[in-house]
Amino acid sequence: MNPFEYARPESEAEAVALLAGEGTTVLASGMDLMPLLQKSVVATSRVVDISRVDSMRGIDPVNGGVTIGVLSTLEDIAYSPLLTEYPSLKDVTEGIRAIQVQQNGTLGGDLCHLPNCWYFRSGYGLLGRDNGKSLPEIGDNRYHAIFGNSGPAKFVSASRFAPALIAWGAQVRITGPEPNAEKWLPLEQFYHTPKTDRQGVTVLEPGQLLTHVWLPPAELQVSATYEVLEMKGLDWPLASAAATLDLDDAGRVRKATIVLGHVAPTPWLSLSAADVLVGQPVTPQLAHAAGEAAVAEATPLSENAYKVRLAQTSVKRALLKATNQLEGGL
Ligand SMILES: Cc1cc2nc3c(=O)[nH]c(=O)nc-3n(C[C@H](O)C(O)[C@H](O)COP(=O)(O)OP(=O)(O)OC[C@H]3O[C@@H](n4cnc5c(N)ncnc54)[C@H](O)[C@@H]3O)c2cc1C
Repeated sequence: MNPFEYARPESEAEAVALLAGEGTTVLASGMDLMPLLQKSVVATSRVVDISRVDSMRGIDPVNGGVTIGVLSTLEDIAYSPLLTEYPSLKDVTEGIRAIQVQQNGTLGGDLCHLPNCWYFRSGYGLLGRDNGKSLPEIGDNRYHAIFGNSGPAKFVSASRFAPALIAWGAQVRITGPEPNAEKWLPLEQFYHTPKTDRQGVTVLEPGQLLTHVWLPPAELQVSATYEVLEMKGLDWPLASAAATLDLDDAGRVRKATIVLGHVAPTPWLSLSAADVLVGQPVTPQLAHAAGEAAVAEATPLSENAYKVRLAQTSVKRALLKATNQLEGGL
């Protein structure tokens, strides 16, 4: 491990001041960051531990919706009575079955999680390059992207909550780089596909920090997340889909937002799946057609065509789950 400074601020302004300059890193509960620092996959001059910044905790009703501080743990999200109207979030926490992760992992750590790409984690950088060659292109790419992979980035976005939150139209609050600067933006605009190893996976710039997520009012919309996991224990999804649906009194879809996870370098919004649904009641046949539409433009790599089918099935099952029609064996 390379040496670095350690700082533990108690306010957002203090955290932002400590994050100024290149090469600083935010530490939340450290479940992912610590191993990356130990293996020198992430090099940093200063680790800024935000765990004592109390303004970034808590789940509160705000403007008819709900604000979630990014230090909320996965368990806080699972048990909050304010989030019962957003069942697609609970679906995510139920998929993360390790108690240690549920009690310690933070929402911010999930949303800003670095890719699980094995080339990145073996020290070849975000783009997985060795002597100018793309290792995901010439090597084992079974867990890599099937969308948005025409550029140099082939990894998949690691966040498990982002698809569900984006499907709800969530906004995120960013503070910095000036001590009291703040801005809100839609979560889908928070993600970024890097073109070089020096760029990150989010739009955060040096000195900036993610502090809160705001969910709009649920307004009786229905939602679900469906994740395809290889193992039932601690595991990352091979593909996932989150759906939020606004239904009329006859059960016809007025508005649909479908977001796929773990299939592209960013969470992947599928407008074509939503188009298939609008104006009709969700049936198994329609859910199947929406799944097909969602993957029609997929561009799998040499060893991950199987993920196309998984993504398609995730969309279908998320839709059926949101409308209480999911049964075994679908
Ligand atoms: C051995 C092990 C295996 C795991 N396996 C799984 C698994 O299979 N599936 C799963 O879902 N989870 C898994 N996890 C948990 C995983 O690390 C998390 O999903 C967890 O939510 C990360 O939260 P954290 O608070 O620990 O993040 P940290 O490790 O502290 O941070 C993660 C990243 O986010 C950045 N960051 C954190 N907060 C902010 C912020 N507010 N603003 C800007 N950047 C920020 C950090 O700089 C870092 O790059 C595993 C953890 C361990 C230790």
